[in-house]
Amino acid sequence: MPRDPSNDTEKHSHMSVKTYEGDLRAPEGARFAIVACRFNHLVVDRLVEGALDALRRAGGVPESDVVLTWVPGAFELPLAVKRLAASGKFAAVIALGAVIRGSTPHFDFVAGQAASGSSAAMLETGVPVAFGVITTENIEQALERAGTKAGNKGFEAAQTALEMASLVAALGRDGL
Ligand code: INI
Repeated sequence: MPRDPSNDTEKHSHMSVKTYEGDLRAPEGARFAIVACRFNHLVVDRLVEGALDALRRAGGVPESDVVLTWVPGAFELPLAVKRLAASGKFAAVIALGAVIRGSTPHFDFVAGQAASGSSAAMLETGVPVAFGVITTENIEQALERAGTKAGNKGFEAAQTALEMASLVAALGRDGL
């Protein structure tokens, strides 16, 4: 059998180092907010399904602990993300959208503002924000990333939200 370097014990033998790492189970009672764009809703609806699936099946989060907010397009994501994050009511916020170059001359502005605004909201509030916005050249590539041949970016973003919520909870238990 070929050697798998990721199994090297040296690499993981930090037994004496206090280590923090989140897992995919939601912290007890944690609530999650999804913010989704109506623009390119054919794609975004599938991202929402993927995110709900990850929260339910990986995180064990009941739908009653999830809030779904719709905004017109990716440019509007940061305002809703920031407001929900700042409310203090959610363990993480998941931003979902699809920005497709072929359909907009201002692709770079819309995609860039969605990313930097969501990142700013995360850093200003200390609440994890998962960025599940697909940026592609065309609709085919977007659909591939929304539950067909290249996975589901919404599912992946929700997994990231779960992991970061778990990490933040673990750090908080130690007063960090
Ligand atoms: N919004 C998107 O979410 N995806 C896009 O691909 C897109 N295109 O193609 O323009 C888009 N534009 C709308 C934008 O997000 C704002 O809603 C609009 O500029 C009004 O502020």
